[in-house]
Amino acid sequence: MGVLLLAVASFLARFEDWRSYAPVGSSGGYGYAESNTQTHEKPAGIIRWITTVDHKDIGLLYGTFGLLSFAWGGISVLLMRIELFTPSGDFLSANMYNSLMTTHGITMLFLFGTPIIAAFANYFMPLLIGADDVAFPRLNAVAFWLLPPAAVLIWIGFPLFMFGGIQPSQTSWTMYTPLASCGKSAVAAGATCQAQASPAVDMMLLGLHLSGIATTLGAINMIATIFTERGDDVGWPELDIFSWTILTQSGLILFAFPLLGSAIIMMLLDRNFGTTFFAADGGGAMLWQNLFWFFGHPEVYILILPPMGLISLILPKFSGRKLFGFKFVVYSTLAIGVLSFGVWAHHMFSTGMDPRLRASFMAVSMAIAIPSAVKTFNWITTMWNGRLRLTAPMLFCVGFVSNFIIGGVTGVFLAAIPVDLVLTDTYYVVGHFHYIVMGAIGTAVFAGIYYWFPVVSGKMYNKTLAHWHFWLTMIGTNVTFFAMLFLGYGGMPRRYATYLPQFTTWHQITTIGAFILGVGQLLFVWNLAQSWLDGPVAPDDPWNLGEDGMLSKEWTWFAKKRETALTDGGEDEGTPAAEE
Ligand code: HEM
Ligand SMILES: [Cu+2]
Repeated sequence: MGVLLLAVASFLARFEDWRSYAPVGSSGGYGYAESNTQTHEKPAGIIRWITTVDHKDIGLLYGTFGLLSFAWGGISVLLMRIELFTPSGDFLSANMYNSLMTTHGITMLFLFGTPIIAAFANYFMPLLIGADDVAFPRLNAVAFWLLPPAAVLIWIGFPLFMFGGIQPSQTSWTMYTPLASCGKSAVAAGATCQAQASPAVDMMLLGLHLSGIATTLGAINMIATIFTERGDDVGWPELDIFSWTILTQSGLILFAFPLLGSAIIMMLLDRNFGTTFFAADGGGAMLWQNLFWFFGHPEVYILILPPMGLISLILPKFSGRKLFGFKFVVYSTLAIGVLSFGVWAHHMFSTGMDPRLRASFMAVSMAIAIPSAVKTFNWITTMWNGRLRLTAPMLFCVGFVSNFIIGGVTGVFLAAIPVDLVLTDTYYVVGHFHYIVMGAIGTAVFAGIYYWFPVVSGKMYNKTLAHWHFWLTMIGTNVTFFAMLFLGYGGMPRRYATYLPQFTTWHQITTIGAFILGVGQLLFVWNLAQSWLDGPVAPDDPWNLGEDGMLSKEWTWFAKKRETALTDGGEDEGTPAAEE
């Protein structure tokens, strides 16, 4: 393995300048900045997409990948919700339920969450900071192209099951040992551990490892870009709020993901080569939990910080005023980044850890609510007495704030040890983190997509459909996940394919909510595809930001790009933007 890595490294080192956009041997470059004298024709069709090193194209690739993963994550959860419509399991087998649950969580966190944020970061961050491209365009392409093979490895359990009868991974996204570390070598040692010995688990672990490498490469690129590629007029004080959150997020990735990678390798060694890192007579199951959550909690902030940045960027534009307390929003971002590494054991309160340690984790967990609240108050104050315009992106911003409050408050409850000991491993936890991951992260992604849809496609989306999408998403989210809070209070454990009859009503409400949510997303996909192909051409400043003096760099870039496309002999106003 080491020899192979060395060989790969020396092969790569033979290529010269990783920072250039141009193919090896030529010296051209292209970009939008005035300084570029040379232009470069992009190849057409599929070749363009697999060879591109343009940050905007790569952003679109990440976006497409993220939305496809979102679809699979959504389908898998709707199947689970059908199963849970009745108390007895009569739709899916218990094993299939567990497999779908595992793929849902892993897909949503690693194949939707991180990539969809990378989509925004790639497309817009360079535009926002006035850079020609990211610092290492080719590395950027490499980082993206590691994801599809990662996804294949992560999902391969399902085709293997259909064609080879091999069980898909059923470890859940936390992959707790000894359940998950029960592999070939454990079986050889005489342990019985049905599905978890499946090679599909090893494939999934390898896929996760690969996706971690991709994420880490991407983060290095983002940090380098923000440090070295900012325009001359963009000092640290002028850096926009979204780029600040990307910078902080990338810093967290640099510490968190390599740790997950190492833990995964230990797990693979345990499963296949007879090591005992996580065996009862070795490091023990708690070692896995400590390693996993030292990655896992920062991961939730890796996922939420950039969406918070999107909201901090978009919400003021439709409130007719600047973000209130900009500096403090930046400081709170940094504070959350630092604190997030000190709270991991709040996921382990019920494991029998030392009570003195436990109390300190409770304190830090509650302290992290403070910077989160600072942000929330800043958003509310920005809207206060503002001239609100309830466009689709703004509706999603308001939805974000309200869902985030519920998600955050339920989190503070869980951070209290006595409360957590009652609610842990119940649906309450599921309700809590879904208010954040769907209610807040998902919602911010929609706000960003609608806000920048004109820049990317040159077209305007259908506003009526977008409003329907908003209401169905908002109602669906709240019905689904509030019902889960009640299920949790009632004592319904999480990760079960069947349940006692007394939970039927709340489960049925949850399932109905999930389907409302699903229908909303169909409208979204339809609207996006239809408007991109056929929608009305968007004006240069579709949000009238110029009026309030809030036209930021990406919009001036957008207008200029159209102008140059026209003087270059573009056919009409609409197409250049759609083609680019
Ligand atoms: C801001 C974004 C947040 C995200 C994305 C998030 C996500 C999550 C996730 C994924 C879990 C489930 C872990 C599991 O599988 O058991 C979880 C549990 C938990 N969260 Fe959050 N959370 C967020 C905010 C907060 C806040 C602000 C707090 C506290 C101040 C908090 C406290 C907790 C606690 C204590 C648990 C463990 C509950 C248990 O397992 O019994 N979270 N969160
Ligand atoms: Cu946590």
